[in-house]
Amino acid sequence: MSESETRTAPVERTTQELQDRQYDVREIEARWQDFWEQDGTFVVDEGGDRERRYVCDMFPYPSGDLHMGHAEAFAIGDVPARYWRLRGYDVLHPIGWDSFGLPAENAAIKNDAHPAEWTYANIDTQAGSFKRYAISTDWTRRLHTSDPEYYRWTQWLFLSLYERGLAYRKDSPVNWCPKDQTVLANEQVVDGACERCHTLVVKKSLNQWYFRITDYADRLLDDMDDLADRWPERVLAMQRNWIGRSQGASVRFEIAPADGGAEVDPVEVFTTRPDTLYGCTFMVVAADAQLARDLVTEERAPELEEYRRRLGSVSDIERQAADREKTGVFLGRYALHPLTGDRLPLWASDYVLADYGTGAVMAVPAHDQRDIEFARAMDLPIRTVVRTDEEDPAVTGTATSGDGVLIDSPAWEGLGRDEAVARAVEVLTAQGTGEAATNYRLRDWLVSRQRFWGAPIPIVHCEDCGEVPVPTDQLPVTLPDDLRGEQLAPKGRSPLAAADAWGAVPCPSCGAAAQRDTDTMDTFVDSSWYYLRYLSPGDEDQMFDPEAARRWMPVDQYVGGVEHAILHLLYSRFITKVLFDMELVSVEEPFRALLNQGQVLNGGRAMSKSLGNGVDLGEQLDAYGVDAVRLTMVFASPPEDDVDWADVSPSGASKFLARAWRLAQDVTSEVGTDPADGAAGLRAVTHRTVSEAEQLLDDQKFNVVIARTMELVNAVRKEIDSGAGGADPAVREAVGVVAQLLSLVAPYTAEDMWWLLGRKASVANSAWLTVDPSLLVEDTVTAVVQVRGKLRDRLEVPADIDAEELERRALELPKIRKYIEADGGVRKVIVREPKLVNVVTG
Ligand code: ANZ
Ligand code: ZN
Repeated sequence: MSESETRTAPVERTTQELQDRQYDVREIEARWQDFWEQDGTFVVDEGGDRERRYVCDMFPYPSGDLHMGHAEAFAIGDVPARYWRLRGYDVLHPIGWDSFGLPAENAAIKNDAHPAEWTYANIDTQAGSFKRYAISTDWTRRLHTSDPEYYRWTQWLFLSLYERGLAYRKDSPVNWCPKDQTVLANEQVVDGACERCHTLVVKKSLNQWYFRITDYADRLLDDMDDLADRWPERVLAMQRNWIGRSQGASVRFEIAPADGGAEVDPVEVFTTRPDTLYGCTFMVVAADAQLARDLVTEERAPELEEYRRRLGSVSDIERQAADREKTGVFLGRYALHPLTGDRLPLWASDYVLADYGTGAVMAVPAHDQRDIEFARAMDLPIRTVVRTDEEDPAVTGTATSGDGVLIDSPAWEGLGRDEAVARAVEVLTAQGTGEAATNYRLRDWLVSRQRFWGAPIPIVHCEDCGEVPVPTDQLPVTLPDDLRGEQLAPKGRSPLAAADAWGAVPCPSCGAAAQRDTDTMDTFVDSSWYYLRYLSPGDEDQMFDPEAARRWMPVDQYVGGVEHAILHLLYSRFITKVLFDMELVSVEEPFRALLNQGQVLNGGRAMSKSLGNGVDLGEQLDAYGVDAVRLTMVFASPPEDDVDWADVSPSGASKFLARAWRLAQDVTSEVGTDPADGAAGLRAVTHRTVSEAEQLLDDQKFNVVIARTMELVNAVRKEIDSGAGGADPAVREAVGVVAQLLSLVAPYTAEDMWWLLGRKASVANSAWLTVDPSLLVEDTVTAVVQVRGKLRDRLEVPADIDAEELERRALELPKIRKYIEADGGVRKVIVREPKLVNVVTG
């Protein structure tokens, strides 16, 4: 027994005291929490030369204390972190808080306080709970996005994008939440309502800051190929759909001069079906687009304005619904068909969206359902140009969108879709009226918010110089700390706009009196890069240390809820690509693998206040202990499935843990005894368990690992009670493995077991058992089967097969069945396991 292997623990105890101890959750929680903290067990060894793994949990928002959802997610995320540590990797597993955002501000308004008070009080509470919950995190790297030391670099990031032309300001109709009095990103509008307060969103024209994420659309799409199999397919599908790349053509339509109307530019459309060009019988522009106003004749203008007023708050999804009643206004003008010169009436309607494609469509009613409904409502012609096996749309009123052959399209007659698309693009290109085009659903990322509790946009507006970036040595632009309560209430503009003293600054460029930008950044900007800040959290000279990024990135395992399938993950991927282009990181994707944990339900439904089915995490921890709750979470189901708290048994988990713990108490052999001298059967079980666990952990079947651990516990208990007892060195080996496997989910119990075994803490950094392949080979023997004493067949069976199983297998043998039948059935079976079965017949 080497010196370094012996027990070092916070309290030394005599053997007798150890024997008398009971499994006491409270006692072991207190003891080991202190120990890990003082020992720095989970502090990363930056100088180490072992292979590295980076496990990152999506960081929490500090709303109150931790809840059951956190408990599940973090229990799951801790499994790979702890496992890889046991496998000898240097593991980085940090924690921080996404601590800017609206709830803090609303609480401050209500309580006449500053948002920081609420925020940091909650962070303290959560941090305490996290420590108790024993997540294996490196606390020295803790960060909060609302700290000036952090948001200084969020502002630096903004300026970097600005410098590269990736941050810009424009006037545009934006989603405005009348209740929260702020703009929302497209992503934050759900079914036409504010994601947070469910108030119907309206459009408002405002001057806003955007990040040019659309420049990265192709890379964001194409690089997803590398994430296949390591990200959930549904997340990739959602991102693909959100980016929404469509291939097609741009087509320009000349506008016929109108009586008394001004000359207008040709109208360009984006279409995915240039092959249907001959079927275009009218055109429609988005009623709320400027284009509609540019096109409308004077006579028709009042009608258009009236229509626009009514449009107000209808969501994009509703607007495009096929079964929605089609409405619109004739603009009094005609476009000219680029191939036939036909006059096509120009309409404005709400079913065409202002900010998709060009905000105008060539309507092909025969082959587009929305167009045909509009055509029927407005009595416009329908011209079928693709013959499919469906009935003629001009007759049925239902558009056909399937493949077929082109008809009624001079020079394209008889062509299939792909050929016709190619031909159309050729003709349009030659004519100069169109070309092949790609269109995206993705819009630029609207990042400015008229709220207080966020990172101020580091721009100064000067009469003479215009937009002037705040020089980086003047960062951070800190929030004023003297605004509180009512002063933060939304009044249609940013609360910062009311802080005159704060906003008035000299222009960094010319020195004249100027104004700070009074908007703050979307909190998704804060969270788009935090996983990089963990790499050098105290860094005062840079956003993060590129050297550390080379060592640690990408994150090997990212863990979090599927609710972030689009926003946060898309933004983080975008920002990583920008930083790659700036040569600050060497990877183009931040998260190599993604795990979306399921939800915690109660009685089949998500926990909620209104249903009154919430379960308080603190109460569960008090009742059953941390380990039992964590074990229950992980054992309940595969990590990506939901856990229903009504169907699980934390008290059962607690009993199991006590049973496992007592095994360690029963071990009486010395540290260092050779397990090879112990029971071979138990050793085989131990090594098989470890070998299977390795595969299961790689496959993220964490719940099955726990089931295997339970089986191992049973096998050890049997061995202790019936074999050589606690003195058998094979028992010591097995209990060591139980402790290591349990340490993945029940760290307190595992650590205490390790200590009972006389080993040096911490089990978290102990050496993983090297599987002995010779022990995995199952021993088999040849059994002979007799019928009426005569040898009739043989079979291979495990050496430890029981009598019942051997009899069953013997009687199933086809040859034996034949003899039995011939002899008039079984009278009696004599079994001498594992080698002999004799069937008496007649
Ligand atoms: C003619 C046509 C014929 C179309 C046909 C479809 C079928 P995705 O795939 O989503 O990109 N479109 C273009 N801009 C629009 C806008 N701002 N609002 C509403 N609809 C718009 O869809 C592209 C198709 O959606 C385009 O192709 C256009 O209609 C319509 F048999 O053009 B199509
Ligand atoms: Zn100036």
